[in-house]
Amino acid sequence: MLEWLYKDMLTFFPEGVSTYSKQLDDMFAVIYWFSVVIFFLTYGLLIAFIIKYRFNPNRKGYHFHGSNALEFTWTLLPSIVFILIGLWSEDMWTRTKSEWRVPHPDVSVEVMAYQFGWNIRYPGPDGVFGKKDRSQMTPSNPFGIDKNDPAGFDDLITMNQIHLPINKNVVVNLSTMDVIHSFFLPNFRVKQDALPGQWIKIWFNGFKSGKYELACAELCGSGHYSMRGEVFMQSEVEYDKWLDEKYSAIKANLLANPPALPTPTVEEPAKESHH
Ligand SMILES: [Cu+2]
Repeated sequence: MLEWLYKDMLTFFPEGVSTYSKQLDDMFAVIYWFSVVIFFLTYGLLIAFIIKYRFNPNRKGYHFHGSNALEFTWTLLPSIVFILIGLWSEDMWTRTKSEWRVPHPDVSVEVMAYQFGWNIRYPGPDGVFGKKDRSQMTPSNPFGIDKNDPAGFDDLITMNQIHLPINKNVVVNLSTMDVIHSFFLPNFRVKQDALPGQWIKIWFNGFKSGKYELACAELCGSGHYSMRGEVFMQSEVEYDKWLDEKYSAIKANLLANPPALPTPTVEEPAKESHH
């Protein structure tokens, strides 16, 4: 009905598949419908007044110095509405977006964005991420995994494809090698800027298996349009199977080509500095 005049844009959302997508959508819907009503009200009045008070040679103009009551009303009313929306959404917002409310992770991955793609890092068979050292960052070692930390020898890195289990708290530690990118999972209602030199934690818990889009939502250069990835949400069994395959390949490779053991460094006595 009246589709030519008005299209409900809430239907533009892709299917929500994270535990908090419904609540965020509901919050969005309330604010959205509020805006729709205000929009038609104000523009309806505007058009009505334009027609009603159009030029009329028989009508005499008069001065109007304003009305305090009216001005207070249109200042206070929106302020109250905004404050109420702020208070109402605060808990939901911090629960889904704030780093200090990220739940305990069942699965942790690191994501390093670059022009133009995504590196994804898993901790490897030992379950421990090797230390990071920014000075060792290169295109072939995008995370700057410290070559002297044995915990990093077995870390798994994939490109543009993330495998994750459903019904688990997934925590993504996000950064970028170059410019600002944005890690966008539309189906999960997750969108977070990646900033160079900074690690930002985000989380979600997906309940539906399937293949979903990962997009960069920050115009980051000429190849921005191609900066897409895929998220495979799998049952725990399937996910473990995928991880086992990857990890046994890593183990076999480590056995065949044992990495050079880090040479122990002799600690120099700390020099006193005078600043
Ligand atoms: Cu990008």
